Amino acid sequence: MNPNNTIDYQAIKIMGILNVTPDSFSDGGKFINATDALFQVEKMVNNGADIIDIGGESTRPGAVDVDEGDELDRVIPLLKAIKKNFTVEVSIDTSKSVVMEEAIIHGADIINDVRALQNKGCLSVVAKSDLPVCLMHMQGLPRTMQNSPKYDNLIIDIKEFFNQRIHACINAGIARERIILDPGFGFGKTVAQNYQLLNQLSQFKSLGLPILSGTSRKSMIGNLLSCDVNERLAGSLATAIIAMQQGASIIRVHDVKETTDALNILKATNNYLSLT
Ligand code: 7PJ
Repeated sequence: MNPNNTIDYQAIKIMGILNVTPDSFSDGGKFINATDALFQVEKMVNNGADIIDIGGESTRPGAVDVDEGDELDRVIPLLKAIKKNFTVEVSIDTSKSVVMEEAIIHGADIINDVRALQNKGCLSVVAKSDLPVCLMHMQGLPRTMQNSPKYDNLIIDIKEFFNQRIHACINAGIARERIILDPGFGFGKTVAQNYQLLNQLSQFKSLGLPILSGTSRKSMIGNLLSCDVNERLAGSLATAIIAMQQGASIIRVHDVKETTDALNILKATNNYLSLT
Protein backbone atom coordinates (compact mmCIF):
# COMPACT_ATOMS: atom_id res chain seq x y z
CA MET A 1 0.00 0.00 0.00
CA ASN A 2 1.13 3.48 -0.70
CA PRO A 3 -0.59 6.02 1.57
CA ASN A 4 0.06 9.41 0.13
CA ASN A 5 0.18 12.41 2.43
CA THR A 6 -0.88 14.80 -0.30
CA ILE A 7 -4.36 13.20 -0.36
CA ASP A 8 -7.09 15.72 0.41
CA TYR A 9 -9.08 13.81 3.03
CA GLN A 10 -11.33 16.85 3.57
CA ALA A 11 -12.61 16.47 0.01
CA ILE A 12 -13.71 12.84 0.32
CA LYS A 13 -17.43 12.38 -0.23
CA ILE A 14 -19.59 9.65 1.26
CA MET A 15 -22.18 8.23 -1.14
CA GLY A 16 -25.04 6.47 0.67
CA ILE A 17 -26.69 3.59 -1.16
CA LEU A 18 -30.46 3.57 -1.55
CA ASN A 19 -31.53 0.39 -3.30
CA VAL A 20 -35.10 0.31 -4.52
CA THR A 21 -34.90 -3.08 -6.15
CA PRO A 22 -36.88 -6.04 -4.80
CA ASP A 23 -33.85 -8.36 -5.08
CA SER A 24 -30.82 -6.30 -4.07
CA PHE A 25 -28.36 -8.57 -2.28
CA SER A 26 -27.98 -6.67 0.98
CA ASP A 27 -31.12 -4.64 1.56
CA GLY A 28 -33.42 -6.03 -1.11
CA GLY A 29 -36.98 -4.89 -0.81
CA LYS A 30 -36.49 -2.89 2.36
CA PHE A 31 -36.75 0.60 0.85
CA ILE A 32 -39.34 0.11 -1.86
CA ASN A 33 -42.02 1.96 0.08
CA ALA A 34 -41.57 5.74 -0.48
CA THR A 35 -42.00 6.67 3.17
CA ASP A 36 -39.41 4.10 4.23
CA ALA A 37 -37.07 5.24 1.48
CA LEU A 38 -37.29 8.90 2.53
CA PHE A 39 -36.76 7.94 6.17
CA GLN A 40 -33.62 6.09 5.15
CA VAL A 41 -32.46 9.11 3.11
CA GLU A 42 -32.97 11.41 6.10
CA LYS A 43 -30.95 9.07 8.28
CA MET A 44 -28.12 8.92 5.75
CA VAL A 45 -28.10 12.70 5.30
CA ASN A 46 -28.04 13.28 9.07
CA ASN A 47 -25.20 10.76 9.37
CA GLY A 48 -23.00 12.56 6.86
CA ALA A 49 -23.92 11.37 3.37
CA ASP A 50 -22.89 13.90 0.70
CA ILE A 51 -24.57 11.97 -2.11
CA ILE A 52 -27.51 9.53 -2.21
CA ASP A 53 -27.17 6.86 -4.91
CA ILE A 54 -30.57 5.56 -6.06
CA GLY A 55 -30.48 2.18 -7.77
CA GLY A 56 -33.54 0.70 -9.44
CA GLU A 57 -31.81 -2.14 -11.26
CA SER A 58 -30.18 -5.01 -9.40
CA THR A 59 -26.71 -5.77 -10.73
CA ARG A 60 -25.87 -8.48 -8.21
CA PRO A 61 -24.18 -11.53 -9.72
CA GLY A 62 -26.84 -13.56 -11.51
CA ALA A 63 -29.41 -10.73 -11.61
CA VAL A 64 -31.82 -10.56 -14.52
CA ASP A 65 -32.65 -7.41 -16.49
CA VAL A 66 -35.26 -4.98 -15.21
CA ASP A 67 -38.06 -3.61 -17.35
CA GLU A 68 -37.59 0.06 -18.27
CA GLY A 69 -41.04 1.10 -17.03
CA ASP A 70 -40.50 -0.65 -13.69
CA GLU A 71 -37.14 1.06 -13.24
CA LEU A 72 -38.61 4.48 -14.03
CA ASP A 73 -41.46 3.88 -11.57
CA ARG A 74 -39.02 2.96 -8.82
CA VAL A 75 -36.50 5.71 -9.35
CA ILE A 76 -38.12 8.92 -10.64
CA PRO A 77 -40.78 9.54 -7.94
CA LEU A 78 -38.13 8.94 -5.30
CA LEU A 79 -35.66 11.29 -7.00
CA LYS A 80 -38.33 14.01 -7.10
CA ALA A 81 -39.22 13.49 -3.44
CA ILE A 82 -35.58 13.63 -2.34
CA LYS A 83 -34.88 16.81 -4.33
CA LYS A 84 -38.02 18.39 -2.86
CA ASN A 85 -37.19 17.54 0.76
CA PHE A 86 -33.37 17.59 0.99
CA THR A 87 -30.43 19.57 -0.35
CA VAL A 88 -28.28 16.44 -0.74
CA GLU A 89 -26.83 15.51 -4.14
CA VAL A 90 -28.52 12.56 -5.83
CA SER A 91 -26.88 10.12 -8.20
CA ILE A 92 -28.83 7.67 -10.32
CA ASP A 93 -27.41 4.17 -10.71
CA THR A 94 -28.70 3.14 -14.13
CA SER A 95 -27.59 1.90 -17.53
CA LYS A 96 -30.73 2.90 -19.43
CA SER A 97 -30.76 6.07 -21.53
CA VAL A 98 -34.47 6.67 -20.86
CA VAL A 99 -33.94 6.50 -17.10
CA MET A 100 -30.92 8.82 -17.43
CA GLU A 101 -32.93 11.29 -19.49
CA GLU A 102 -35.86 11.38 -17.03
CA ALA A 103 -33.47 11.59 -14.08
CA ILE A 104 -31.67 14.55 -15.64
CA ILE A 105 -35.00 16.34 -16.20
CA HIS A 106 -36.01 15.75 -12.58
CA GLY A 107 -32.90 17.09 -10.91
CA ALA A 108 -30.34 14.27 -10.69
CA ASP A 109 -26.85 15.54 -9.86
CA ILE A 110 -24.74 12.59 -11.03
CA ILE A 111 -25.24 9.70 -13.48
CA ASN A 112 -23.70 6.47 -12.19
CA ASP A 113 -23.47 3.76 -14.83
CA VAL A 114 -22.03 0.31 -14.10
CA ARG A 115 -21.94 -0.18 -17.90
CA ALA A 116 -19.95 3.04 -18.47
CA LEU A 117 -22.44 4.54 -20.99
CA GLN A 118 -22.02 1.61 -23.40
CA ASN A 119 -25.77 1.03 -23.86
CA LYS A 120 -27.58 2.60 -26.78
CA GLY A 121 -28.30 6.31 -26.47
CA CYS A 122 -26.52 6.83 -23.14
CA LEU A 123 -23.57 8.87 -24.40
CA SER A 124 -25.79 11.37 -26.22
CA VAL A 125 -28.28 11.75 -23.36
CA VAL A 126 -25.48 12.49 -20.88
CA ALA A 127 -23.73 14.75 -23.40
CA LYS A 128 -26.83 16.95 -23.58
CA SER A 129 -26.61 17.57 -19.82
CA ASP A 130 -23.74 19.04 -17.86
CA LEU A 131 -23.76 16.44 -15.08
CA PRO A 132 -20.80 14.46 -13.79
CA VAL A 133 -20.86 10.80 -14.82
CA CYS A 134 -19.31 7.77 -13.15
CA LEU A 135 -17.90 5.20 -15.57
CA MET A 136 -17.56 1.80 -13.92
CA HIS A 137 -15.55 -1.16 -15.19
CA MET A 138 -17.28 -4.52 -15.44
CA GLN A 139 -16.00 -7.66 -17.16
CA GLY A 140 -18.95 -9.50 -18.74
CA LEU A 141 -22.53 -8.95 -17.62
CA PRO A 142 -24.14 -9.45 -14.18
CA ARG A 143 -25.69 -12.79 -15.14
CA THR A 144 -22.32 -14.38 -15.90
CA MET A 145 -19.60 -12.02 -14.70
CA GLN A 146 -18.37 -14.16 -11.80
CA ASN A 147 -17.74 -17.22 -14.04
CA SER A 148 -13.91 -17.29 -13.94
CA PRO A 149 -13.02 -13.67 -14.82
CA LYS A 150 -9.63 -13.39 -16.57
CA TYR A 151 -7.26 -10.51 -17.28
CA ASP A 152 -3.90 -10.22 -19.05
CA ASN A 153 -2.96 -7.57 -16.50
CA LEU A 154 -5.74 -6.46 -14.18
CA ILE A 155 -4.68 -2.84 -13.69
CA ILE A 156 -3.53 -2.26 -17.26
CA ASP A 157 -6.67 -3.86 -18.73
CA ILE A 158 -8.95 -1.69 -16.58
CA LYS A 159 -6.92 1.44 -17.38
CA GLU A 160 -7.22 0.57 -21.06
CA PHE A 161 -10.99 0.24 -20.68
CA PHE A 162 -11.12 3.63 -18.88
CA ASN A 163 -9.10 5.27 -21.66
CA GLN A 164 -11.45 3.86 -24.31
CA ARG A 165 -14.55 5.04 -22.48
CA ILE A 166 -13.05 8.48 -21.72
CA HIS A 167 -12.35 8.76 -25.44
CA ALA A 168 -15.91 7.74 -26.34
CA CYS A 169 -17.25 10.33 -23.88
CA ILE A 170 -15.09 13.12 -25.24
CA ASN A 171 -16.06 12.24 -28.83
CA ALA A 172 -19.73 12.39 -27.80
CA GLY A 173 -19.29 15.83 -26.23
CA ILE A 174 -18.83 14.90 -22.55
CA ALA A 175 -15.92 16.94 -21.20
CA ARG A 176 -13.16 14.97 -19.49
CA GLU A 177 -13.65 17.07 -16.34
CA ARG A 178 -17.11 15.57 -15.89
CA ILE A 179 -15.85 11.99 -15.59
CA ILE A 180 -15.45 9.90 -12.42
CA LEU A 181 -13.79 6.47 -12.67
CA ASP A 182 -14.67 3.30 -10.76
CA PRO A 183 -12.80 -0.03 -11.14
CA GLY A 184 -16.00 -1.92 -10.25
CA PHE A 185 -15.25 -4.08 -7.22
CA GLY A 186 -17.06 -7.42 -7.57
CA PHE A 187 -18.00 -6.93 -11.20
CA GLY A 188 -16.18 -9.74 -12.99
CA LYS A 189 -13.31 -10.07 -10.49
CA THR A 190 -12.10 -12.92 -8.29
CA VAL A 191 -11.51 -12.31 -4.59
CA ALA A 192 -7.77 -12.01 -5.25
CA GLN A 193 -8.37 -9.57 -8.12
CA ASN A 194 -10.62 -7.42 -5.90
CA TYR A 195 -7.88 -7.18 -3.25
CA GLN A 196 -5.26 -6.43 -5.89
CA LEU A 197 -7.49 -3.56 -7.05
CA LEU A 198 -7.77 -2.24 -3.52
CA ASN A 199 -4.02 -2.59 -3.05
CA GLN A 200 -3.29 -0.72 -6.28
CA LEU A 201 -6.25 1.67 -6.48
CA SER A 202 -3.92 4.69 -6.43
CA GLN A 203 -2.57 3.62 -9.84
CA PHE A 204 -5.76 4.90 -11.46
CA LYS A 205 -4.89 8.38 -10.17
CA SER A 206 -2.52 8.69 -13.11
CA LEU A 207 -5.58 9.25 -15.33
CA GLY A 208 -6.13 12.51 -13.46
CA LEU A 209 -9.80 11.92 -12.63
CA PRO A 210 -11.65 11.31 -9.33
CA ILE A 211 -11.99 7.67 -8.26
CA LEU A 212 -15.16 6.13 -6.81
CA SER A 213 -14.79 3.01 -4.69
CA GLY A 214 -17.67 0.66 -3.91
CA THR A 215 -16.80 -2.35 -1.74
CA SER A 216 -19.54 -2.07 0.89
CA ARG A 217 -20.85 -5.48 2.08
CA LYS A 218 -19.67 -7.15 -1.12
CA SER A 219 -18.71 -10.81 -1.42
CA MET A 220 -15.00 -9.88 -1.56
CA ILE A 221 -15.51 -9.25 2.18
CA GLY A 222 -17.93 -12.12 2.87
CA ASN A 223 -15.83 -14.69 1.03
CA LEU A 224 -12.62 -13.64 2.74
CA LEU A 225 -14.10 -13.51 6.24
CA SER A 226 -16.70 -16.27 5.74
CA CYS A 227 -19.49 -14.03 6.92
CA ASP A 228 -23.01 -13.25 5.94
CA VAL A 229 -24.04 -9.96 4.38
CA ASN A 230 -25.25 -8.51 7.70
CA GLU A 231 -21.89 -9.30 9.35
CA ARG A 232 -19.68 -7.37 6.95
CA LEU A 233 -19.55 -3.95 8.63
CA ALA A 234 -16.02 -4.19 10.05
CA GLY A 235 -14.69 -5.58 6.78
CA SER A 236 -16.50 -2.86 4.82
CA LEU A 237 -15.01 -0.12 7.02
CA ALA A 238 -11.52 -1.55 6.60
CA THR A 239 -11.88 -1.48 2.81
CA ALA A 240 -13.30 2.08 2.95
CA ILE A 241 -10.30 3.35 4.92
CA ILE A 242 -7.85 1.65 2.56
CA ALA A 243 -9.65 3.13 -0.46
CA MET A 244 -9.44 6.62 1.09
CA GLN A 245 -5.73 6.20 1.76
CA GLN A 246 -5.29 5.09 -1.84
CA GLY A 247 -6.83 8.35 -3.02
CA ALA A 248 -10.49 7.52 -3.68
CA SER A 249 -12.66 10.67 -3.73
CA ILE A 250 -16.09 9.05 -3.37
CA ILE A 251 -16.83 6.07 -1.12
CA ARG A 252 -20.09 4.27 -1.91
CA VAL A 253 -21.51 2.63 1.23
CA HIS A 254 -24.56 1.22 2.98
CA ASP A 255 -23.36 2.16 6.47
CA VAL A 256 -23.04 5.93 6.30
CA LYS A 257 -22.64 6.75 9.99
CA GLU A 258 -19.92 4.19 10.59
CA THR A 259 -18.04 5.19 7.43
CA THR A 260 -18.24 8.89 8.33
CA ASP A 261 -16.83 8.07 11.77
CA ALA A 262 -13.98 6.12 10.20
CA LEU A 263 -13.28 8.99 7.77
CA ASN A 264 -13.23 11.47 10.65
CA ILE A 265 -10.60 9.38 12.44
CA LEU A 266 -8.51 9.37 9.28
CA LYS A 267 -8.92 13.14 8.89
CA ALA A 268 -7.88 13.76 12.50
CA THR A 269 -4.84 11.55 12.06
CA ASN A 270 -3.77 13.51 9.01
CA ASN A 271 -4.60 16.92 10.46
CA TYR A 272 -3.61 16.42 14.12
CA LEU A 273 -1.97 19.85 14.22
CA SER A 274 -5.39 21.46 13.82
CA LEU A 275 -6.76 19.59 16.85
CA THR A 276 -6.61 21.32 20.20
C1 7PJ B 1 -21.50 -0.34 -7.65
C2 7PJ B 1 -22.39 0.52 -8.28
C3 7PJ B 1 -20.12 0.02 -7.58
C4 7PJ B 1 -20.72 2.02 -8.77
C5 7PJ B 1 -23.45 -1.22 -7.57
C6 7PJ B 1 -23.81 -3.23 -4.88
C7 7PJ B 1 -24.09 -3.63 -6.30
N1 7PJ B 1 -22.02 1.71 -8.84
N2 7PJ B 1 -23.61 -0.05 -8.23
N3 7PJ B 1 -19.79 1.21 -8.17
N4 7PJ B 1 -22.18 -1.41 -7.19
N5 7PJ B 1 -20.29 3.18 -9.32
O1 7PJ B 1 -24.28 -2.23 -4.36
O2 7PJ B 1 -23.12 -4.01 -4.22
O3 7PJ B 1 -19.25 -0.67 -7.06
S1 7PJ B 1 -24.77 -2.30 -7.28
